[in-house]
Amino acid sequence: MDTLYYSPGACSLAVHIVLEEIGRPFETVRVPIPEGAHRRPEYLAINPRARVPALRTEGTVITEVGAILSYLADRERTSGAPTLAPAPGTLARARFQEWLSWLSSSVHIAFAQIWRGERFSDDASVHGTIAETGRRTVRAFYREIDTRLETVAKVTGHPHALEEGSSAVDPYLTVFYRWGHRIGEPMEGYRSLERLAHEVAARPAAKRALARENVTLTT
Ligand SMILES: N[C@@H](CCC(=O)N[C@@H](CS)C(=O)NCC(=O)O)C(=O)O
Repeated sequence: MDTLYYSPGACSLAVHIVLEEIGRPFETVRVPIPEGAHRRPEYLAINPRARVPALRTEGTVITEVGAILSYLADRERTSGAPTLAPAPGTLARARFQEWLSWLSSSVHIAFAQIWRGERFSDDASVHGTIAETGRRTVRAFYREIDTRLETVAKVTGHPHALEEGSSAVDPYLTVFYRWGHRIGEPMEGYRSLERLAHEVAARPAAKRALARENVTLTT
């Protein structure tokens, strides 16, 4: 059985929602970052990088949101369960991968600038400037996300990131929508992203994941 290591409201929420969407039994281990649980020896034995998420599956551990989501999507495709990603080797799959890579390598990092200034400089006096730059970057990314979603919606009428329909990208985007509320960004200004996040959160799978993590879409 899969085991997900997560911290409430962290990027691990995307994997949590997808595991619920898949609907097979899985276990969860809470690793609350605010309590420093991700730095304890028992978790470092799971992920020496001291980050969540980690997924224990088939006797090994996979880390990185994008890798875990791709793995789960492909595994479920072969088992005939719901489609979480377009088939490998297609342009749609490249678009899927493009979203995952950009969200983890750029959007997530802009939030790290806001919340984890110490990763960028040892000099605490510049952390404010780093956070401000992060905020500006996050806003530009939200605008870009919203425009891209709007473009897809114009063609398809649906709120999902991929023209082909819902995929594992949607829960990942929902995490960033939630984080926008955490930094006090007026998220009602990003209507397409808001629509997507509300649609994801209204599904029973996301409701179960949010309830287990004891968080909501906005808090
Ligand atoms: N590149 C990794 C980043 C994972 C990551 O940074 N996770 C955060 C939570 S969202 C974390 O574990 N932070 C621990 C810390 O900041 O010390 C991924 O995409 O999975």
